[in-house]
Parts: sequence; structure tokens; C-alpha cells
Amino acid sequence: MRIDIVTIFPDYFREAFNYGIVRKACAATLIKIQSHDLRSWTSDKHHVVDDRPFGGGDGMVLKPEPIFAAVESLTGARTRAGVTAGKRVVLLSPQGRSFTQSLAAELAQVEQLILICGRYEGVDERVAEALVTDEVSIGDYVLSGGEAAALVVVDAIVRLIPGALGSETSASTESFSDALLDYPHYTRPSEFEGMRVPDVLLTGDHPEIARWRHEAAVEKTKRNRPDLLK
Ligand code: 9D3
Repeated sequence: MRIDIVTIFPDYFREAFNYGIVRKACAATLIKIQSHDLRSWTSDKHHVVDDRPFGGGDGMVLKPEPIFAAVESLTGARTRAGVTAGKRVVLLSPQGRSFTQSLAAELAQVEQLILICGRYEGVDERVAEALVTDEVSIGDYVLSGGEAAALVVVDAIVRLIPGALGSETSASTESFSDALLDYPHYTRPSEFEGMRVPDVLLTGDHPEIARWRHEAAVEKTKRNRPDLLK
């Protein structure tokens, strides 16, 4: 899989992909990730990527022309209709649909993913209307741009690419589809500053441990994510 990130801050990503599973997947050539400077698709002397909003209001809006040019040069497609199967053009935007494990799994199947990072007050709507295949938000909080969201999306997708995680892949995808949070984990020491590891985990009684873990997962879910139990 190839992942191309279009951004006004291409250097933001360099260090981030140099760790853990993403680094291993790149080294194994399972994926190739490149970040691209949106300004390289401008044609004016000052490489302007933004302009004032029609209708007035605060802040600036990313202009359509450099974004359309970027996607055309990276995919060959001039519009969404020209984006062939096996390619997706994703706009990271607060107005997008929610990024979920199931969307991550779908995007992990494609051969080429373009991630467009919004900045300023937003992106000219013709990008979402006519170019993008998926407008995606990572959650209901305000970021200062799409770059942090792109990191999240890349991380979630790369670990689902066959071979990136080894044999653990299927197990870890399932933990979000069974609608319960994970059970609590403990390691040595069995007592730390007066806090004891639950005795059952030290017994070696695996059926009893499985029951305890399930009950503890239900309790954790009730406390932290009651919405998952409905
Ligand atoms: C005052 C209206 N705001 C829109 C909800 C302005 C605004 C906030 C944040 C405009 C741009 C941004 C930048 N955010 C993103 O580009 C973004 C984002 C986010 O803020 N939250 C969750 N997911 C994403 S994906 C891209």
C-alpha cells in the first residue's frame, strides 16, 4: 500500500512514522508513506494556498486549485468520478463522518490512500463535493488542523495490513467488535506500594481467570464507556 499525505506541514510527519509498527511496516516495504507540501502544487510566486472566505467571516480557507492539482498528480484522477477502485481520497475535516475501526479495516485494503490535511478555518467545499471519496473526522473535539488526525488514521490502518503485526492482527481487530473494553492487565510485582494484584490472577485457574476478566471488562465498560453496553 502507498499512503500520500498532502499538507502545508510535510515535516510534521517525518519523526512520527519512525517508531514501532509503522516503522517496521515501512522497513519491510509493506507500505510506502510520503508527505507532500501542498505549496509545491501552486503556480504563483508566493506559493499561496489560502484565501478569504466568500460571504465574509474570520480566518482563511484552503484554495481548491492546489488540492485538485495534488490529487491529479498523485492518482491521475481529476475528480472523484475518476478515482479508480483500489484508491481512496480522504479529507480530514471536522465535518467528516467518524473514523472507526471498520473504516480503518476498509481503508487498509486499498493500494493507494491520499490523505488531505485541512488547515485554517477550512477547505473550499468543492474539494469535498467533487474530489474526495471520504470526508473523515477522528472525533468530537477541535484540532488545529488535519495533520494530527492523519497520524491517527495512518497508525490505525497500518497495523491492519497483513504482515505488519504478525499473528496478533486478528485478535486485536476483534477487541473493538465485541463491544467491551479490554480487561485490566497486571504484571510483577504482585504487590506495589500496598496495591495487590487480584489473587485470582496468581492461581493458575484459567477458567476462573477468564470469568474474572470478563466481569472486570464489563465493570470497566460500565464505568468508562456505558454507551458501548446499550
Ligand atoms: C468554529 C468552527 N470550527 C469547525 C468545527 C472551526 C475549525 C476547527 C478545527 C476549523 C478547522 C479545524 C481543524 N480541524 C481539522 O482539520 C480536523 C479535525 C478536528 O478538528 N477534529 C476532529 N477530527 C478532525 S480531522 C481534521
